[in-house]
This record gives sequence, structure tokens and C-alpha cells, in this order.
Amino acid sequence: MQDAITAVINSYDVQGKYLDNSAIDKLKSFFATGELRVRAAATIAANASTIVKDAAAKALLYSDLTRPGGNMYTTRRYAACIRDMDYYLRYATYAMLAGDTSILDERVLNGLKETYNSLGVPVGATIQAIQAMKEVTAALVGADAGKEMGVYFDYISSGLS
Ligand SMILES: CCC1=C(C)/C(=C/C2=NC(=C\c3[nH]c(/C=C4\NC(=O)[C@H](C)[C@H]4CC)c(C)c3CCC(=O)O)/C(CCC(=O)O)=C2C)NC1=O
Repeated sequence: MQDAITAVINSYDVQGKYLDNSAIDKLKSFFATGELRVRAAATIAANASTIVKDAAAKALLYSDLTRPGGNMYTTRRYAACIRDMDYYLRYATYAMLAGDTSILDERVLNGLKETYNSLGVPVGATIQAIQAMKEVTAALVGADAGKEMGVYFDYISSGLS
């Protein structure tokens, strides 16, 4: 896993260079948003189950998915879906704190699409659920932190599509 700082350092280290202005600007903007990121992570942690529940209600419930034949039908599959949404929220929050997407590649997206395809989990509906979490989260943490979280919800969505 990388963060915004190690990402900059690694890329300059392989070139054997000191940080230039563009690297310094990247670090400055990461540090300047540090307080915002930590506060957003705390708010999300305190409201995680509400975020997942509200997003599921918005995007998934009372659709064909929850009726017989749908991928969320039966308590086991319903619970697996809600659990997956919680994974996406938790890992998007880690990535937002780190200011880097590498944790999403390594721990979430690696092999996920293949798993979903083999189990018949609908990717389109999953992306809608992730986008609903993006909206619900932004309403909770405010526009600036919401935009920051949006980067990582979108990264998961495009990794799935
Ligand atoms: C931390 C990283 C991580 C992720 C992301 C993850 C996802 C993940 N979701 C799974 C299943 C599943 N995922 C869903 C999800 C859904 N079905 C729908 O219709 C909805 C659109 C959607 C919820 C938004 C369902 C229903 C299953 C069970 C499918 C089945 O067994 O038939 C499985 C198969 C194994 C299992 O059931 O636990 C994995 C590996 N596991 C991990 O360790």
C-alpha cells in the first residue's frame, strides 16, 4: 500500500532526483487537506451502517434484485451484498485518508470482477449502489470531503466496469 507521500518519494527515488516544485505542490496539497480527511474519516466511521443502509434503500431495495431469482434474494445473499457495500465504504475511506488508490487495487479490485461474474453478481447494480454511497456520504461530510471521497468511490466503480 502507498500513500500520497510515498507515491511522490518512490517516483523521485527511481529517478535519483530531489523533489521539484511539482512534487512539493503535491505534498503541500496533501498536508493542507489532512485535517479535512481525518475529520471525514471519523464522521464516516461513526455513521457507516447508516450510510450503507440509506444507499441500499436508494439503489437496491424493492427492485428485482430482492425478489425471487434476483441476486440479493435469500438472506444469505442479501447479507453478502450489504457486507460488500461496507467493504467498499471502508476501503474508500482508507484510500481517502492515504490520498492514494493503491490499497483499492491490492485489497478490493484484485480478482473482484471475475468473482462477481462467476457468481452472477450484477456489476451495474453494484456500481449504482457505490454511487448511492458516494451521494449519501457527501451529504454527510460536506462538499469538500465528499468530493475527496468521490474520487475513491469512482475508482472502485471504474475498476468494476
Ligand atoms: C475486502 C474485499 C472483498 C470484496 C470486495 C469481496 C466481495 C465478494 N462478494 C461476494 C459475494 C456476493 N456479493 C454480492 C453482492 C451483490 N449482489 C447484488 O445483487 C448487489 C447488486 C450486490 C451488493 C451491492 C452477493 C449477493 C454475493 C453472494 C453471491 C452468491 O454467493 O450467490 C464474494 C464471494 C464470496 C462470498 O460470498 O463471500 C466476494 C469475494 N470479498 C472481499 O474480501
